[in-house]
Amino acid sequence: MLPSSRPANDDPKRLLAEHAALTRRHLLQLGLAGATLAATNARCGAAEPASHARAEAVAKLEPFFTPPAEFRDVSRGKPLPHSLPDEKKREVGLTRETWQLEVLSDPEHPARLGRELKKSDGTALDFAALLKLGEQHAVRFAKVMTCLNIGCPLGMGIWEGVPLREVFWLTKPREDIRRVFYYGYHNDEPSQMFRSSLPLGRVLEDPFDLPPVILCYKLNGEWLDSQRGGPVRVVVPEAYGFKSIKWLSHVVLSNLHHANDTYASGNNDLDSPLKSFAATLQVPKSIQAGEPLVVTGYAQVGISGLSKVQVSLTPAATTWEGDPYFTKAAWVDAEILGPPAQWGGDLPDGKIPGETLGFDAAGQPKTWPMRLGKAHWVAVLPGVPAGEYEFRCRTIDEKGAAQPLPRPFRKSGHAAIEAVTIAVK
Ligand SMILES: Nc1nc2c(c(=O)[nH]1)N[C@H]1C(S)=C(S)[C@@H](COP(=O)(O)O)O[C@H]1N2
Ligand SMILES: [Mo]
Repeated sequence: MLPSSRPANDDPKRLLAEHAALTRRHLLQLGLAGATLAATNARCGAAEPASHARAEAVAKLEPFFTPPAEFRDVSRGKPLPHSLPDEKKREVGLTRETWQLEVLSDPEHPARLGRELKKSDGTALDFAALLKLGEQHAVRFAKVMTCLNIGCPLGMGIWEGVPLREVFWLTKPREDIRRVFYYGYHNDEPSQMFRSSLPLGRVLEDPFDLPPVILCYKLNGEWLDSQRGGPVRVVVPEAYGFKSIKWLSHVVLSNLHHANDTYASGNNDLDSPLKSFAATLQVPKSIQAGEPLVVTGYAQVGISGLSKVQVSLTPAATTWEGDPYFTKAAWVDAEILGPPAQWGGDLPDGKIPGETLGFDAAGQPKTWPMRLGKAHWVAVLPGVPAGEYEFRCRTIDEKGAAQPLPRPFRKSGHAAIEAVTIAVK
């Protein structure tokens, strides 16, 4: 039986610390944004302060795609695998030249395979063989990487690789296969293993026009770097980050009939797909009475899509008893911004790589907002009298469900409605 103990440093305290660090960064942005908006209004004069402030706020938005080096990192291991010296990386298969993937039958719940791919008899899959499969089968798609336990996305990228099913078929599978589980290099220390799993059906077929589950080796057009899980990681398009195992070394085919992810510890909902939710990026801490309020933000677009982002500004004293999701607030539609002129993310030549799923030949998205991605938004609210207010934002998905519905539970991924206090002076 493969060990299922909790990795040494995957504890709630660590996750809280991660969250606190991200929140601090966020608050810093908020503070700066406040000063900027106030200055903008002073410069533009009374004529059209709101549209100037809107344009300036939109110009300051984060890039749509995240440069690979700027992703936030969620990595377990002592030492962290990506921090190992190059020589050690070569030794343990964490370079493109030395990487090998074993694809095995689970000894506990054996799958009937024609063959295994294993190091002991020289049949493990190496990087060149993976790229060879890629010549015929490679796909690339845009996806936001989000940790189920952190909430705000770690980064938005174009992930490229070979569908996992292409490697699955190499084992000439026959019968008794219900679960596919997989893990990466973990310092050869069973207690450090971080494993994830999928039902076989999700590996073989892509429901609802989702991209396939891939063995990923490129991010934003460049080789996947060590910190992001290179040379090869799994990427599961519709899932939270814990399904996308980094430094992949083993795929195990099993007749087990249920999930056996390491993330089950910690009370996580292992089968929860990405949710839609809205969050602020720039919101002033204080404004003058009567001055329009300009706020920007992003929405994560989960499997149920995004039809609207809405915002509300309510006196802080308002009580919400019996209305935990603020459904009776005076919600108004924010403006969802279209595809950006510059995609960011350090893409080669600043262009969407050819044949990226969901984009046309000219590199323009076929639909917008794109599912499993992000969209930016801006809201301009009319001035209000002095007082303490709370600003909120929420998504409405394509089925009409208002955030945090249809799945409000925290351990299924973040969807709580964000509230920001604003002083109107
Ligand atoms: N081998 C391994 N893979 C892993 C992890 C890990 O600790 N070890 N963390 C997972 C979790 S919980 C998340 S949220 C994502 C984070 O991906 P990133 O660090 O590239 O942003 O990687 C996942 N893959
Ligand atoms: Mo995570």
